[in-house]
Amino acid sequence: MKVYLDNNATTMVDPAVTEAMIPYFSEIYGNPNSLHTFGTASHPAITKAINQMYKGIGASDKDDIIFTSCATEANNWVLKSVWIDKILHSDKNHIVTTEIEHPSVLSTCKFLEDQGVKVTYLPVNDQGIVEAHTVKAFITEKTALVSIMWANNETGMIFPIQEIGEICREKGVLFHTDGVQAVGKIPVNMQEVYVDFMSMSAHKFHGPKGIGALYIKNSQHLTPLLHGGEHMGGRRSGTLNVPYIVGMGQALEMATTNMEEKIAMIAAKRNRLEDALLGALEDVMVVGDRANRTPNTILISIRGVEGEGMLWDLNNALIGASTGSACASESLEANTVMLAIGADNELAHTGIRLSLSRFTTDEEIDYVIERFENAVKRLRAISSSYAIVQPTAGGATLACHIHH
Ligand code: C6P
Repeated sequence: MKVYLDNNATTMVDPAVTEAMIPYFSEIYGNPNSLHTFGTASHPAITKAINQMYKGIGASDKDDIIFTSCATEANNWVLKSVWIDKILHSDKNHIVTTEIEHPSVLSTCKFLEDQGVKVTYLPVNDQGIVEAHTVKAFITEKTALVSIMWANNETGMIFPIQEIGEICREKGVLFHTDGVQAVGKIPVNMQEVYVDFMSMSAHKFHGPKGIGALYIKNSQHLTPLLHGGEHMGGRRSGTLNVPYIVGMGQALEMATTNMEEKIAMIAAKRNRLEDALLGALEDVMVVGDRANRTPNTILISIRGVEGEGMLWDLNNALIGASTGSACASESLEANTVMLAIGADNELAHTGIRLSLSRFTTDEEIDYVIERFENAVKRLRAISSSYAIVQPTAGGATLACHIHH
């Protein structure tokens, strides 16, 4: 059996999404900006996709949703353009973010620091989130932007976006959230939160790779990252990627239709897997309370077992998992989110991220439970470090579910 449990890295394109996209490659392929009917033939599909996006995130018709090439672009766009619009020519020079954002936010913040911007990287609590009062404490008169993810890609922990948004509104500070791991996974309704900008990515909810979007509240001004033709009202130039736009809209509609049922179904499988692993294995822990986690995610740490060794064993059993975010997986460094939560260096090398999707089956979960336990037993039997750390394992530092 082959089991894919790396859905926070990317998901399978739903076959119905592929089907919706296909006509826009070789049948209806005109440039949507052309005046002839080859071009205008794609307009109804683009309009449909935009409407699916608005509905999927509960945006109002005053808001803008602009398609980008990926969420990395959307994150870069917001941070760099707020710098241009609100920092370069004003006395504001401060951005607040967290220590555990995706690299597309953190690296852009580092770039902005090189340009003279002051950036505060907020620490997370033992649950791996930043509380709203912490955000409040660090906003100053100089703060132009707060950028905090909706849900973390490694732990699945959900941040208090509504409360953080209220604080930003009170303080008159722009608020951007990286919604990549929330949109399509948990209910997201832009009418219920005060968020100026939200980044999204289609390939996290069974859409195609290479397309993302930026939500812009009240269509407010944001200097374009890409200048060129007047595509998307001049907000983001480049010929519209019609098949991918169609795919993203379709995928979001499918992810958000009967969403509560989908969430319950995925969470039931995730919980069964988590309970089985915690019940069967000693000295393992899962980061963060389940009640505040995306329904598909487990970041499990196994004392004495290097994450890479575990991945190797799982891969030999045809199970795809990860040690953390896909973009950091080649570095063999400790899991930065676990370090931020307070894990020691040894423990932070033992994290394994298991992320399910609506396509994960009960049979697959049974198979993973069996193979995971076997792999841990095998690796511990040959691990010199497990024997050494075992006596102190009871003192593991993470305030999570620790089972001995
Ligand atoms: N995280 C992971 O394994 P793109 O691919 O550019 O559309 O999305 C980037 C991105 C931005 N924000 C968050 C919170 C993300 O999780 C990701 C992608 C993958 O966790 C690949 S590094």
